[in-house]
Amino acid sequence: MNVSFFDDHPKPADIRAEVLRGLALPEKRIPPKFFYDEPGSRLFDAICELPEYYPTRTEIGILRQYGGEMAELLGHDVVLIELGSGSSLKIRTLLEALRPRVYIPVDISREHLLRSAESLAAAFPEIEVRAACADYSRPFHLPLSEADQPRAAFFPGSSVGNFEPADAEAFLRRVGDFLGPGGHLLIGVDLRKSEDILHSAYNDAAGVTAAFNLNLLTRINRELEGSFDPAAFHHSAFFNPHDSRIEMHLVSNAPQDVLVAGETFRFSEGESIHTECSYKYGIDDFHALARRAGFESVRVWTDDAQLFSVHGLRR
Ligand code: AVJ
Repeated sequence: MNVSFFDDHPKPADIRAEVLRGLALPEKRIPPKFFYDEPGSRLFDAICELPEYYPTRTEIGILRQYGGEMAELLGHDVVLIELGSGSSLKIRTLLEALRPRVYIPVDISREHLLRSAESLAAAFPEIEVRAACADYSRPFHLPLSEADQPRAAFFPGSSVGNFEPADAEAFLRRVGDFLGPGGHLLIGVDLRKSEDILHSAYNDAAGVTAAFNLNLLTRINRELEGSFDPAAFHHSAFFNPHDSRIEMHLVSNAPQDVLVAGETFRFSEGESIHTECSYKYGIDDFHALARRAGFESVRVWTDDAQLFSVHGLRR
């Protein structure tokens, strides 16, 4: 099969250091990339199917409706890099129109990435697939050579919203460096909207988002010899209008001590670990951010209800 694999996954020692550093902060914090172990990646796929979680289906609707225009912008026979490819479901709606020469899915969840890359390669035998397991929130390597031109990137799902705006800018700049002058980036960005819609999307009735959040503690128990009792914490997600972001936290139900990799962390009742920010942007705000990162805005596509946007940017 036409699949190769490149592994730049963070090493266990790096994961340990980053988690311990975050838990030692006065306001405890663990980066959202650690959600995506095997069970976490599955729970995330389940979130995407929830009636309350509008971003996935809205973005797919936009890709279906405007895929032809997007392909025209990016051009044919490109080398296409997808960041945070997950199950590679969204790109499938574009592949027919886009027909890239090479597809490079990048994801932090190794097994999930491999399964998705193999199934995609089987469905599109004429595309060369190079799966790259990497943490794209820091400088990373990609299996690219000089000859791999022209280049385009796809960054769906509003995962850019997980970065602090200054970090988003630095990240987009790095993507621009991979693309080079004239390279295109197609990026999904969740829009600012009524608090009710946002609140429900991160507080679903079936409790899948809560399970996704709490799975982080189970993962730390397994991989870092943690002593978390997931039942002693609860999921909290709310919109912070001042910073225009959803915040997710794991809140301690009582005073307690927890061991992680031999270190003790003390929680008071109501104290939380901040596990995710999901920034929501107005179209103009995102244009300004893209411009600061060295991109020119060429097109924006949205759904009729203006819930979600897909931006076409040129480096
Ligand atoms: C895929 C990172 C964009 O922020 O909405 C879903 C992750 N967190 N429900 C988001 C997520 C809680 C999602 N991103």
